[in-house]
Amino acid sequence: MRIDKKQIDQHNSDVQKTHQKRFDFAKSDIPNAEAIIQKLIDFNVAIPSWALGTGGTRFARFSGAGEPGNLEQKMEDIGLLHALNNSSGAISLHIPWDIPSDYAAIKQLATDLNLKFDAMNSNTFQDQKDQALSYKFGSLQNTNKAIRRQAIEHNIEVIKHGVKLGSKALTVWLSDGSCFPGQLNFRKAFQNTLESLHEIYAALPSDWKVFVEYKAFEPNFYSMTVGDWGQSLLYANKLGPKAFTLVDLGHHLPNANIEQIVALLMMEEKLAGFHFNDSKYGDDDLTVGSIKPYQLFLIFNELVEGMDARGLNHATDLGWMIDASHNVKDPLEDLLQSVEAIMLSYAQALLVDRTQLNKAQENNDVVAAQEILQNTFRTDLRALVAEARLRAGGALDPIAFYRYNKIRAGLIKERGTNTIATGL
Ligand code: RM4
Ligand code: MN
Ligand code: MN
Repeated sequence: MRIDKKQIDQHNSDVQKTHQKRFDFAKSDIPNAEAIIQKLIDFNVAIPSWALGTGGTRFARFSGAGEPGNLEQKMEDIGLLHALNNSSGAISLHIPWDIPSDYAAIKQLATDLNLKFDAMNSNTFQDQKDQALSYKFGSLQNTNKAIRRQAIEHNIEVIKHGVKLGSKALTVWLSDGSCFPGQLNFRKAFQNTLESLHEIYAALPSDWKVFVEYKAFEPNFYSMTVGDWGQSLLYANKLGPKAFTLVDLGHHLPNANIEQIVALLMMEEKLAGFHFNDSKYGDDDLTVGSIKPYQLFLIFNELVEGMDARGLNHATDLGWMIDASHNVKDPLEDLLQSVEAIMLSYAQALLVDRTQLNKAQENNDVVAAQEILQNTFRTDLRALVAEARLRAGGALDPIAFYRYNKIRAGLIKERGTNTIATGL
């Protein structure tokens, strides 16, 4: 299913008057409104292929209807999102869930939908049908060399798929670890993992990067072999200049100061980028900004500060992706909400008065510093984000458009009610 540009224009003209009023009001108070709008137009967040179907828990999965049944349909779903918000112009593939059967056709489809191929993801946290050896006790860390070999080969395969599609990065997330004290020799597990990662690193093309994603717990509950940013950074530093640490917002212990982690990783030039989501308790994979919007803003505040300090291109130098999975919502509506939350926090971070903030910090004026951040966070920039979408050809109100034009009903008509997307 493709969205007709005329429908978007119709929607925009229907809500234009209200929008204009809000936009004029917001703009009157914002000195750098035009610069912010341009940055928003340039900014894109990749969508993971596994977020397009309804997610499950370990108890149940209540599949939605009209889910994409293959890679082409997943790309079409992202094409819909991108047509509506102009900020979802990339897909991140998970192998083996998304192995293309016809690379040329998939690349053509990506061009038609104006999508790029973001980082490729390997999967050694599940056993696949016909797989020779099991990952029950880990993959790259495994005490059994043959199992490590199999996992290394899989990652190299993933790189090869990515090369054919024009991707430039491999994300390695390992579920490796242990569930009980004594199960694992921590040092040996680390060293096996490092040795395995070295082999994967050696297979990277010269213009590729590898992102080492960490996670505090789950599915292992006593130790994780890449359990936090310190461990990930150890691997990244030992591996070399093409290796970076990837931050997934849901992969921290409660109350972790993620914005500080981000600032220091940028200082070390080792931040790969993000998997955005939100959480109340753990790796909940909830809609971005749905639980802790202030934290999201504080993270973007550090990102903008750190990227500008290093002269990075906000849109292209770090990897931006959503990593969420939802049990009770229409995944496309949920993704529209997540992208909106990201754009809003980014816009607000661009609005922070850095000169005044620096001054307050230098003078130890705690109250002034806090005021600057909180006033910015409480500034309503939704109309600016909408204006950026409008100028880029998207819809002023993507969710209203999606509902009014009954997009899900159209997808169900095309695909049926019983399709189930591959993924978790
Ligand atoms: C993990 C992690 C990875 C993702 C899988 C599906 O918790 O966040 O990034 O590939 O889930
Ligand atoms: Mn992730
Ligand atoms: Mn996760």
